[in-house]
Amino acid sequence: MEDFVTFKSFDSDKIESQIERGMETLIEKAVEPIVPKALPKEIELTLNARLGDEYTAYYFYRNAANWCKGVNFPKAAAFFEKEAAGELEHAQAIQDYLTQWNLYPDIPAVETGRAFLGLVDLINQAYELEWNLLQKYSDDQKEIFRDHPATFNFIQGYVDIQVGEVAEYSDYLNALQLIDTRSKLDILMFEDKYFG
Ligand code: OFO
Repeated sequence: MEDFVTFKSFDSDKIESQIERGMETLIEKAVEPIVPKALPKEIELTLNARLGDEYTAYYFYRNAANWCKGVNFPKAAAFFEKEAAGELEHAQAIQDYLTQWNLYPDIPAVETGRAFLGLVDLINQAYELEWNLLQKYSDDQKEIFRDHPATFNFIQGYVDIQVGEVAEYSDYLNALQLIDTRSKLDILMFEDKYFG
């Protein structure tokens, strides 16, 4: 049965000490910092995997720029230099998102080398790389949709980037359909027109 404080049972010392204990608990709570929340483990793993993909893209374009410089496609080289710099920014933003969510990015080891047999081969590979990454980010969105809307929104930015990249390389591929890709002169003109 519930105890009622009647005039007879009223014990001011007891009540005072209860108030003091209550205050102590409150003060203890006030100096105890909340441990901030992190992302769910599966999302952390997904973002670390995409971080690896962005670094893979960085090395891909770094190799592409080097190759273009080596064979003297200076305009394409400058273009791929910019692409490489963009990929570093994409990688950086994923790391910033992870640290913002109190996680330490786990940078995966990635493939750093790439070989190209010509400018067409390079553009084919770039298109495939961007297309595959678009599929990955799109699949990530489907997985994350219900569980973590904030990360869904974050990944939307990457889907938008990928759509832009796929469209850009589609344009180059369409332009290559218009020339004789076995003609060195045509390829030189292509480089001049589209990367100039
Ligand atoms: Fe990061 O956009 Fe290309 O891959």
